[in-house]
Amino acid sequence: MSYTEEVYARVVEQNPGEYEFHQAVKEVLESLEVVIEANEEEYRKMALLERLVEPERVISFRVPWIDDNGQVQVNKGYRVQFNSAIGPYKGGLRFHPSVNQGILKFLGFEQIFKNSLTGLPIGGGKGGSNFDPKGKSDNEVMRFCQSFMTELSKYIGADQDVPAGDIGVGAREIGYLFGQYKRNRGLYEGVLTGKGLTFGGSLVRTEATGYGLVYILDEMLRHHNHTLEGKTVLVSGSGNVAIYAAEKVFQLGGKVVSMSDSNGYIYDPDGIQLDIVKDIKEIRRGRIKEYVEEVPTATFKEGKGVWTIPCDIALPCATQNELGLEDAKALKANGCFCVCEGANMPTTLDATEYIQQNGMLFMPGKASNAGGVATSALEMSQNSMRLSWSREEVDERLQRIMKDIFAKTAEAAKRYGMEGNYVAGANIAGFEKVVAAMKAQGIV
Ligand code: NDP
Ligand code: 2IT
Repeated sequence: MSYTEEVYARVVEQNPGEYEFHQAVKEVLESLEVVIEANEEEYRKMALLERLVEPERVISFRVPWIDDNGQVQVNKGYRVQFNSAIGPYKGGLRFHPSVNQGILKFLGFEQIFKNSLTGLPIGGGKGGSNFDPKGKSDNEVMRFCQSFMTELSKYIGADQDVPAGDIGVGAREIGYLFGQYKRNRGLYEGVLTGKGLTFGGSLVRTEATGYGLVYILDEMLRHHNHTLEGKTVLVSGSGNVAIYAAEKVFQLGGKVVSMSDSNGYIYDPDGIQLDIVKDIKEIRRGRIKEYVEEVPTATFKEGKGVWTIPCDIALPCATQNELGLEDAKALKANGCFCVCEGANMPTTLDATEYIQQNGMLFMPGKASNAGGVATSALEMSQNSMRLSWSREEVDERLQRIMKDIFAKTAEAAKRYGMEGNYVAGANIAGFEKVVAAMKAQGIV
């Protein structure tokens, strides 16, 4: 067995039931095989991979809160502090009923390489809860966030660990979490990103993941002699990433014809009207099927069939493993030539392989959705300076970072004889910086 195979087997054995974590490790280690082989003796001696796949710390805690009926509810809370070689732990908080330790470890592991790719000094972390914000009142969400932060505030700080949003955690939740941190710790500092603009938030952070996704998509398309102009685009999800990815696609001349949520998907061949989606999702906190009440020419279908719609480009922006092998085959059969991941690990391993082997362009989430965390790091810089940059300044920096990520990813793939394999390129380029820092810092 090769060193990477040994470490993968060990991960499966020592982390039973954490399937998403196994999947994320497998993808990374497989594409690092060539790099590891070249340094095998050194890396084995210092147990470099064994340390890389073991979080520095996993904190798990009870989150008791009282619902509107006076009933006490109890949820699980977590923070995975995965790797701080290149900076303080950085990564989002996810509130979703599916959340468990394995999912947060997969997300924290991915975050290490993603954050490295941004070129900014941020380590990898992730956290969250199995709390479901859907159907809860604002007061319930506030009480939950306060209880969650009462415990979490012992372990985070502006130079220690800086959480942000992810699924189920947006501006509302970040506001409540920030208020409780300040109250508990007595510190007004940049301990969370994605804050409101009146209390230290950065312009463009709301849009950053979606915009960044389309900036790198545009860069990849140009590199392969295409443009977005006139392209038909499928977007899945209808949350933060999906909405602003769709907005930027329209701005650059493409047409988004679908969006979805966990109930089903809408298809609007005339192009999705985003002001309606924003009203449904951001203001009313409603369901995507409500779109067809306002646009009768559009259709809603229940279930996961969004990838059966003919398109040129697919942007999965909902959740992990939402695009499987059958979906990839349907995309190919219907003319799709490019998949660019907005969500974290939305494409299964067999679907990724199919896409790459069938001549389609593929950009993995750790490169293509890095604009969100990169802009979070810009928010941290602004907080440290106690200054705020203009929208243009942040957007320009975001564009530069996404171009740079594409260049690094393409270069690393080429250097190892895998030109155009952006999965390998992103993993290698992200790994190189982290490993150099880990080696320099000794056995910690
Ligand atoms: P939101 O909570 O804003 O939106 C999530 C969207 O995905 C909703 O439309 C939701 O539908 C759908 N969704 C979530 N879970 C499922 C599921 N199990 N099955 C089907 N649909 C589902 O989250 P974000 O837009 O912030 O996050 C989307 C993805 O992007 C995630 O993978 C996240 O990790 C990733 N990401 C987010 C970043 C950010 O800055 N926010 C940065 C980088 C990556 P429903 O309402 O029905 O649940
Ligand atoms: O997956 C991610 O990169 C995020 N949810 C954003 C993390 C952040 O710290 O902005």
